[in-house]
Amino acid sequence: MILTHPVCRRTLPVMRRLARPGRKVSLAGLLTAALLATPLLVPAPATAQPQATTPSALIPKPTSQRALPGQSFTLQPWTIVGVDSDVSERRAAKKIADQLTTQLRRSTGYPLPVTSVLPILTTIKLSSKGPASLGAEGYQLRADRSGLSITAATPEGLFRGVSTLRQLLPAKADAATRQAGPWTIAGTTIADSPRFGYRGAMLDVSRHFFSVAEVKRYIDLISLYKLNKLHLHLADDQGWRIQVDSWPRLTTYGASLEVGGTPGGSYSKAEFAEIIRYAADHYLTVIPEIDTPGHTNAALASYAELNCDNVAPPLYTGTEVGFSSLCVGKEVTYDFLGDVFREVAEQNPGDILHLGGDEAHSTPHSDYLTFVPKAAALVTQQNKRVMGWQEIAETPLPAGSIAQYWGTDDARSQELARKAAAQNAKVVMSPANRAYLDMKYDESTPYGQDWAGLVSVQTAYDWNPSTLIPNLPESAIAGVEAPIWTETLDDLDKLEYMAFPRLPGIAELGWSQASALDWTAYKDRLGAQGSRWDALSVNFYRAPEINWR
Ligand code: TNX
Repeated sequence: MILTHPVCRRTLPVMRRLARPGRKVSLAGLLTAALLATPLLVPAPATAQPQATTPSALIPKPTSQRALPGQSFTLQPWTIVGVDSDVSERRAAKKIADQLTTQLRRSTGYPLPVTSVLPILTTIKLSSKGPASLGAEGYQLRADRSGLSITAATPEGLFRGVSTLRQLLPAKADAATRQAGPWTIAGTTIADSPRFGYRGAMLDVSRHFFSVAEVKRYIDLISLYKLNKLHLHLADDQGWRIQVDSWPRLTTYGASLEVGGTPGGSYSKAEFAEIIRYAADHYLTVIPEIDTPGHTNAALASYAELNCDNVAPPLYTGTEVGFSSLCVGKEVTYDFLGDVFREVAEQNPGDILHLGGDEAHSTPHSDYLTFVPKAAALVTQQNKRVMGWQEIAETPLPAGSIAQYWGTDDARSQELARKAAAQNAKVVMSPANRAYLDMKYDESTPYGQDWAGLVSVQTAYDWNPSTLIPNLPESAIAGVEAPIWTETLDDLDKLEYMAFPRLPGIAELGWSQASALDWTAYKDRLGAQGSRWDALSVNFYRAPEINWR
């Protein structure tokens, strides 16, 4: 109805021209368009403000959300998005508005120009000038009849708020093609900030290699749920996946295969930089992992001198673990790791480097205790914090280290987590029997593993990161991470099937307050994500216990 209004027919072409990619919006042009289009001058018919029919079903659940009864906000053909930020943050804030409007232009067909010139005439306002009390990732959102605003203290907070806005809009707003409106949000105010600072997803690109485009797609999907760390498992027995100039055979040879013997692959420096940039644009810090001293067959196969007997083993394409080890007594081992950590660290602005340390079954225990502190020192030399799987807690750790718990409620793993805390290291919670996304949902799941048990959607959600391990102080917990190991997952469809719908549950455990966690209520909100995943063409598992809609 709005589209046939004579004023709008005149206004829309102006707005479209304004919204052309790369086009600078001039003050005069914007004023003209805004004045022509402003709802004050063109009263919208009553039907233009329909009430949103479905209540918002946000994941993660915000800290507080209040309804504004009788009010709503509707995206209109004339909506302008205004960005209000300090000069130093303008580029970042503008980029967030561009990401949002790029998607919404696709699905709504509206021009949605972005401006930092006239925030006063805009109906969507994104401000990163909010009080510092909101925290780095916190934000406030208000949708009412006069417009929609997101206020944060930083661009990062703004980005988290925009993820909420996307979920407030009808699911089809996430579609790649033009859809019919209306684009209405029920009146609401939200104040939100995360429970934990570490909310991660891990992707194993060693067992099966995933291209830059595939990693980007995973980033798109995980960032919708406010995760802020992307842990990439870059080297394991089956393949070395990141270019290291000083040890080139790691990729020219060590990357050639993957599980099953199919061709592998690796990221060149330029490609890795592209992943880091894309992750940063989605406010995800990349945590590169070079698994040591076990899980190193690809490196050992590439360089004979890294082996204690100077004999390079063949490349490995099976799925066993625990059979390989760097040679702890050899000096060259540390020259090698020093070079690798330096080149990996140089490429990554993030402050954490993960050195693995898990399942070193072929490394004598006394060697393991010698190795980890030496490897950790090579990490801190690069000004990075050390992260490693829980086993590293058996050795003294540098200040600021992080141990990643992957236990299954077993006493030994729990003890390792407490040992980490006792030396002031932080603990990231990735309990394999809850947070491992490569575990089967049930016996009928066509791929995945079951060594840690079957992990239903409820099992993945229904636990509390701060009380899972007895006598582990809450202050030691940095947050949560959902790893996805890829021995049985050789394409994106399978990754998506295993990650969705469980990953949003782990994301909620990381973001939402403990008091908000409730399976029955969560299950209902999860059901509402189904249509969004359909719009995004996500190959998710339609778990029968969820009411998908
Ligand atoms: C254990 S848990 C591993 C990985 C496997 C995974 C399969 C941990 C730190 N290591 O090497 O890929 O199980 O689920």
